[in-house]
Amino acid sequence: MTTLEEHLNGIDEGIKSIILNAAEKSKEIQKGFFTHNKLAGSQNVYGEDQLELDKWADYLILDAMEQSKIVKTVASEEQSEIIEIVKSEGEFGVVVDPLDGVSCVKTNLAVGTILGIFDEGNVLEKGNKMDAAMYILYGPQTSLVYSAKDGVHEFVLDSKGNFILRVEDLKFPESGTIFGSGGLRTDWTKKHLDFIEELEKQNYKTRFSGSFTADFQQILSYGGLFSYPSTKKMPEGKLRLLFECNPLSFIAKYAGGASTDGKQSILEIKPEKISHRTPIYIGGKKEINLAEKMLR
Ligand code: FBP
Repeated sequence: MTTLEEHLNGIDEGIKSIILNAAEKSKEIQKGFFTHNKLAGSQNVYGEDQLELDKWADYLILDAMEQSKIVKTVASEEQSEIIEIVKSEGEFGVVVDPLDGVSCVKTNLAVGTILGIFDEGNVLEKGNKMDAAMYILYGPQTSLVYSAKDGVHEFVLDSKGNFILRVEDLKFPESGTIFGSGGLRTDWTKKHLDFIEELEKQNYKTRFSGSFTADFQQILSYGGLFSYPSTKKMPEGKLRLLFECNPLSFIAKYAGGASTDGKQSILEIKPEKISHRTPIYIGGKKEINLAEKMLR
């Protein structure tokens, strides 16, 4: 059985260290579901109520990045400003959603931690400047998926606390069976509605849990597409470019898939600010090509 540490041998030592540090802390985040699951009485910069778990996960990941000694800047969904790690001896930049899908915690659905890694500190760069990305999915099992541009690989936490390789070089199925789309149907644009109805005509079933990380994992497994589109109420969409869309778009790319905001690749979008939101379509190439054709 191959462990995460063994699998990371051969990639950049700095990226390996960051992935291992985050993986180690994810075990404490997972324990936090039992001890830190009340409302924290505060809101993040997006006006969303924070769970103690949001802040606990954010603290743990920031601590992991400091402990790595090579991360210089961190942008976190739970922080209003980019964090400079003064004592850092390195130049890496990290973007992180410490707990994605937080509304699913109280219903015991799978939620995730999403990380993107830049080998140079500027975290306000396009996603195609990223050097690695990963996510941890806290579900019936705790799994970890990463890519450092050489394929996408999935690990599962075993009873001894080791992440063990489950699938190497994960790829989207050529043609999928499911789609997920956020937002109210009555708020969708006509082009988006026409696209969704075309998928339904092609027998795609709807799967949408409220947790982007979990929904992405389903799309990666069964094939298809996830979207949180531009809506009449939120023309810029809901999901954040830096913390959610770019890292998962990076992974989608190296799993043979793609992502778009309807007009251009997500990875080509230059972030204007850390809270930059974007509409997103992400999944297999076949489904993304259809989306771009119908949304043009
Ligand atoms: P958080 O990062 O604040 O949890 O928000 C992101 C998210 O939970 C995604 O994981 C999910 O796809 C989406 O919001 C669900 O939005 P909605 O509650 O509008 O369906």
